[in-house]
Amino acid sequence: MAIAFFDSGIGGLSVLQVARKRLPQEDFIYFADTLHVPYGSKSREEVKEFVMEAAEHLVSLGIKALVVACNTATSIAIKELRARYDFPIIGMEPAVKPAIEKYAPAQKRILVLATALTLKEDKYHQLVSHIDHLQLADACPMPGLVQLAEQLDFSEASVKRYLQETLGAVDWKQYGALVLGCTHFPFFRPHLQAYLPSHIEIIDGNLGTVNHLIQTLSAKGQIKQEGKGSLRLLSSLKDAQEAQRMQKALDYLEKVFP
Ligand code: DGN
Repeated sequence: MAIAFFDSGIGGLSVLQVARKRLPQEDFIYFADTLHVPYGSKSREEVKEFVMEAAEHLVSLGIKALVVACNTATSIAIKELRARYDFPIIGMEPAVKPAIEKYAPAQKRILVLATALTLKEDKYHQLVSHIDHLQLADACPMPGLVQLAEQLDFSEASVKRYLQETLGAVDWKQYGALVLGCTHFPFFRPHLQAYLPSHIEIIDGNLGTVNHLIQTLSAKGQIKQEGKGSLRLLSSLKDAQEAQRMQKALDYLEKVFP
């Protein structure tokens, strides 16, 4: 049985890419809810409905685990998904904890980038209030990066213009790290690295999520040990171009993070 990855669009491919490298023998299904992307600007009720519908579809394909490779969908629906299904369901969480643990001792601030909906949800506020005792975490929604990723626009000029518009006023001297709290954002790591002063560390939760997946499946003895892995790219948008678009996004990731 396959491991399913799910996101509103191509963002979750950044998590899948890490997983495929670590688990080369596994069969993966990636499902993008392109029909409803972006989730970040929709209501929680709408997003919950979309996620439950996507999960139902994936379950009908026969899966042994589901990775909700979307911070927004995790914030809104992970509890409900876990209550409904009894296979492992792994979610995303902005990597605020490691960032605060590393930078709070030096009183350095951290900037969390995510969708507006992730930043509005209780799950995010609870996470921050548990660990950010010195109130060092700031947050900024970056809907334009989701849009650029969905358009496969990784051109230096477009991304730099958007980063300048949204982050141009940040006084980076106070900051130690930038947390990528949306799975679309790791696509822009090279642009961010070039744009930010060199002392800023860029942190995402992709490897942590994949490690969690591996631990969970190992504990159940469900890691596939032989054979060649496979990948099916699916989308809620019934468009012949979709698989091609996702493959292009994966090729881009492979080129940038070989
Ligand atoms: N990739 C998604 C996330 O991690 O939150 C959300 C993108 C979107 O739909 N706006």
